[in-house]
Amino acid sequence: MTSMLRFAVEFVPQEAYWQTTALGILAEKYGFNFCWITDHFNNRSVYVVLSLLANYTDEIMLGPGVTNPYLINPVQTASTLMSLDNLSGGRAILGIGAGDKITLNLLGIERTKPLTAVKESVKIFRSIFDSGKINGFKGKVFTVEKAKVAFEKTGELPIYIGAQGPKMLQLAGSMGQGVLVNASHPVDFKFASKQINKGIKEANRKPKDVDVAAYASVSVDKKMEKATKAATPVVAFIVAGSPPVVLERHGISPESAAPIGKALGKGDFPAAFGAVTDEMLEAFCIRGTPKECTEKIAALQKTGITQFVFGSPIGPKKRTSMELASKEILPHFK
Ligand code: F42
Repeated sequence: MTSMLRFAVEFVPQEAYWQTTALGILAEKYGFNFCWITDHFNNRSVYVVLSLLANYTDEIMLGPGVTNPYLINPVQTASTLMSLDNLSGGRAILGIGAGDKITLNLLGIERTKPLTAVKESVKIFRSIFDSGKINGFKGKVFTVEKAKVAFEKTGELPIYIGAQGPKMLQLAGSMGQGVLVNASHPVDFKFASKQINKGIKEANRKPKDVDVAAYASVSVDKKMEKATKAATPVVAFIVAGSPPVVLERHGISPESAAPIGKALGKGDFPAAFGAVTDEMLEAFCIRGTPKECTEKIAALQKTGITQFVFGSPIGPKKRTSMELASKEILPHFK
């Protein structure tokens, strides 16, 4: 039996504010339930963008997907999310993860005990969201002597954990209201489901307590070639950033992946994108016509996902691809 599927979009806040805002307004109009905004210091501020979206939309759920506990203290993140929740009339959602190692290293930030840091953050968030305060918290990464916020949240403020590794997936199953799994292929979700369910069982929870989201790389177009062209750069970066165990899971040899990382490192994008193979595209994105994408999303649904995120690039033109998805993909899952 397959469970109900809800849909989301992911935007990387690189464009002008009005453009991301316009895309968010359209996402709501096209029937998407969630809008996740990525968080990297080199892009526009995730919270400035989310505030604008909160102002110009009415129904869509909004949140950082995902922020991390190293750049901003979790108490400050809790207060910020509660503010967004107030501003949006109870539509805030919080995505938290370990953070991108490479960008954090650029700032001299060591990702110390990432699993513990995320776990402690979730405890801090939940306490502040539910009681407005946290006192005498002594973790291994975070200590909060005394923190009290002077206002209350408006909605539920569910916490989603961005997870790929086995322990982080288990943690999401045991503590998260949701999990954002950065993957696009059923093979990855079979692996992820096992770990998430382990966490659910250990915490005496039920599968329905955890919204399992496929945070997928998607490229929809009426023409396969156009969809593939838009997906190729994103897949090149995914391959270069994937640990050997993930490449292995898809039968991709380290020898075929290495030149992509090397070329990207040198800024030689044509060489990097030219080295992306069909099997890499199959493994790391969902691309093609609405019909082809629908079949692939349906296959993911069979692995137990309950949310599907149209992540970067979405398509050659985001607006057109969202409209195509709304008319020709979403209705199949109603
Ligand atoms: N990162 C960003 O910086 N910005 C984003 O916008 C963003 C979006 C995003 C969306 C979905 C998603 O799934 C991930 C996303 N990420 C984003 C990446 C995210 O921040 C993480 O980098 C990514 O999810 C990788 O996390 P991971 O689940 O693979 O966990 C890593 C840290 C890991 O090593 N996990 C291990 C595991 O098995 O799960 C656990 C490691 C462990 O046990 N550590 C011990 C501990 O206490 O932490 C310490 C061990 C020791 O001895 O030191």
